Amino acid sequence: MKKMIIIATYNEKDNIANILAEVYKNVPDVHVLVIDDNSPDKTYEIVEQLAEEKYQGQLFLLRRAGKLGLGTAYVAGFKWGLERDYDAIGQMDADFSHNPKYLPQMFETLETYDLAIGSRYVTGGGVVNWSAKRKFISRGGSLYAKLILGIPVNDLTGGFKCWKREVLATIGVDELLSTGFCFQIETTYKAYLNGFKIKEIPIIFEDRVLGQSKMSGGIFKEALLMVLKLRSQRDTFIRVKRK
Ligand SMILES: Nc1nc2c(ncn2[C@@H]2O[C@H](COP(=O)(O)OP(=O)(O)O)[C@@H](O)[C@H]2O)c(=O)[nH]1
Ligand SMILES: [Mg+2]
Repeated sequence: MKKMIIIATYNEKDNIANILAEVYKNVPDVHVLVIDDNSPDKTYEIVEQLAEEKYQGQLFLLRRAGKLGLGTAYVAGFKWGLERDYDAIGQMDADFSHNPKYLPQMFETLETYDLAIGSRYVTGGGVVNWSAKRKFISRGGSLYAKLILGIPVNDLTGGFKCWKREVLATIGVDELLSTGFCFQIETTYKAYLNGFKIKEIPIIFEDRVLGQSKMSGGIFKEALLMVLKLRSQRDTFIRVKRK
């Protein structure tokens, strides 16, 4: 199984070298695509240098013109992966909230499932160092989406996932409705609606130690409405009749 991971970065100069080292330590043969939105702190320069000097042929950089958002970064990464011969495509944050030690298990899961989700909300999973408010928003958001969409997945808002290429090819990453917070919900929902098998792997999610979160308020209200919109368009998302 040829594997790659997409890491989106915006001002992650303090994290990027360390997270890459941990990723390759855990999955030595993996390819990594970093999508950097022209970070003011020049994260991309560190990636360029590592790609040339340390991880030749295994590390790639897609540098975009400016901050275009996490959802569109992943879409660009999915397309990059689909255009190449990867069988498994992962996505994770650069800030160590998504611990690379879970990657081997997540990729192994793709031998029997189509989508592996690093999940905070199954037995054995959890969150540390988050404020009560942030916990409530995340847990509540996942629960709300789960109930409205009627899907048996507990962590719908997390961004630590590994996909079989077939899933991404089927759901149509070019036609996603959401770019913000809901992006994670929408992709998992569409995988589910198309009959793909989803497995949640328990992870302990730790809040970032270095750098700053780009999460902002206002996103939440938009997400509540987007979930309703996704539900109302449910039938149009079904692309395949699976055996
Ligand atoms: N390329 C790109 N990466 C982003 C953007 N916004 C956030 N990120 C990255 O996405 C990941 C998650 O963002 P973060 O700020 O940690 O959000 P939080 O975990 O929800 O607080 C991190 O690796 C960020 O550097 C963006 O607009 N473009
Ligand atoms: Mg984070």
